[in-house]
Formats: sequence, C-alpha cells, structure tokens
Amino acid sequence: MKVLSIQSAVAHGHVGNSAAVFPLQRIGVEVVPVHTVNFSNHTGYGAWRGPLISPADVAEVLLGVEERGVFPQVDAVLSGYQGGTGIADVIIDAVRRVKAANPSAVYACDPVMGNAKSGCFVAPEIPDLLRDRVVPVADIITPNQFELGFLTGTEPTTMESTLASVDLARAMGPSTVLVTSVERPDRPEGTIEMLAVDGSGAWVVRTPYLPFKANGSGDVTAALFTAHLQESGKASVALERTASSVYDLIDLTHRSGERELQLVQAQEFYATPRLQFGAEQVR
Ligand code: PXL
Repeated sequence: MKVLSIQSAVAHGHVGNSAAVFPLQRIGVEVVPVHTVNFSNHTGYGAWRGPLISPADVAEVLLGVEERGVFPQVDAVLSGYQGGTGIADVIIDAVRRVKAANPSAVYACDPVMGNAKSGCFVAPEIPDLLRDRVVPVADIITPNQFELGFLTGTEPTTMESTLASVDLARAMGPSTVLVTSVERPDRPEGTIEMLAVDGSGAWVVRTPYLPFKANGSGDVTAALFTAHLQESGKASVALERTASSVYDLIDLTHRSGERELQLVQAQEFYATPRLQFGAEQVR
C-alpha cells in the first residue's frame, strides 16, 4: 500500500507528517510525504521557526512525484492541518490527478479546526473552506465531535444526534466518517468513544479517558485509520486497530512525562495492536 501524505513537517516532536509517516511505515505502508511547512516544532509551543512552504512549491513537489510515475500506485491521499488557505486547492488538484491515475484511490481528509475545549485554532477562513470545497471531495473524514458539528451546522451531543450529524456529513460526499472523540453526556464516567460509520453500519469503541492531550495524536489516528480501512475494507476492523494503537501511544506518552508523543517507543502498539477494545455495532 502507498499513501501520499500532504502535511506539516517539524524537526522536533511529532505532528503532521512527522507524526503520520513512521506509524504508517511501521505497519508496512509506503509513504510519500509532501510537506506543507518545515517548522522547528509544532505551534502548541507558542513559538517556532522555519518556513511555510508556498502552495506553488508544494504543487511543484507533487508535480515531480507525478512525473516519476508514482500516482498510479497511490492507494490513498491523506491531508491534515492546513496552515493557510492556499494549500486546499493544491490538495484538491492532487486528489483529482491521483484518482485519474488510479480510480480506486481514496482521499482521507482530517478536517482540523479545533476542539470543544479550545475552540477554533486554525485561520478563520479554513473551516468554511474545508466544509465547502475540501470535505465534498473526500472519501474518508476524521473530525472530532466539534468539527463534525461545524461541518454539518449541528451540535452533536448524544450518540443519536452524533449519528444524525454523521449522516449529514456523509450526504456531503464522504462515504466513511470516523468521529475521533464522542463525549456524549450519558457516557460511563471516565470514558471517551470513537465512532466509525460507513454504508454498511456504525461502530463504537469506548476507551478510558486519558487526562492528557499530545499534539499529533489526531494525525496518527487519521493515518492509521486510513491505512487499516484500505487494507481491511472494514470500518469496524480499522476502528478497533486504530483505537488500540492510539490509546496505547497516548498512555505510554502520558506515563513518560514527556510533552511530545513517544512515537518510536510505542511502535509495537502499531505493529501488533492489542485490540483491547472491541467495536460495538450501534446501527
Ligand atoms: O497536529 C496538527 C498540526 C500540524 N501542523 C502543525 C501543528 C499542528 C499541531 O500543533 O502545529 C505545524
């Protein structure tokens, strides 16, 4: 399997491609990383150095990859956090050309906007752009509950209302939706859920809530879910594997006391997910 991953790169720590590439490689996926920024570190530190790559330069790198004959082999295009408004068109165009070269390729978009706690942390034009132009051409999206609400103009809270919002999101284009954090009011205390929905059903995994948020965990989640879905063809299988790996990665990181994801130390959790959380079909 080959994934074309158009995301940020950071020197220190793990977000964007610097979070997605190694877990994908560790499960046997060939990755073609195309970087949209080359920062010293993620923006969560409040200070960073290094360039944004201009949309024209990102397009140049993609053109060179296309000219090497790579696009027919690409099984999935993956995108995440968008630092500026110019990258979306470049991604959309790359998706169109990859799909022309390989009609069975999919586009997985992580519509990064923010979360319920922090609110929106991307440039103010990005959420509209994602909703109106990017999500409609995606096959897989991986919003959290907050992003799902924005995309669909709803306020999902319960499992029922979250499923209704997912149906609206699927009507926009994507056939598969992974809601990475469902925090329904009636959940068992100290838990959080992930919900995967496709044309054949809806599945939930419930995990203990870890009181810790490392930048980049969403990027690992989107990457692993996309690869496992392409490999297995089953949303339930992709959900169980992804939830297992990401839970153990965050748990190990939390225990380490480090600020950055312990991406390398956690590698066995991607290679051989423990599958400690079973998926329950909810529809
Ligand atoms: O995890 C998404 C992400 C991507 N790119 C950059 C970031 C972050 C999150 O902090 O700072 C540059």
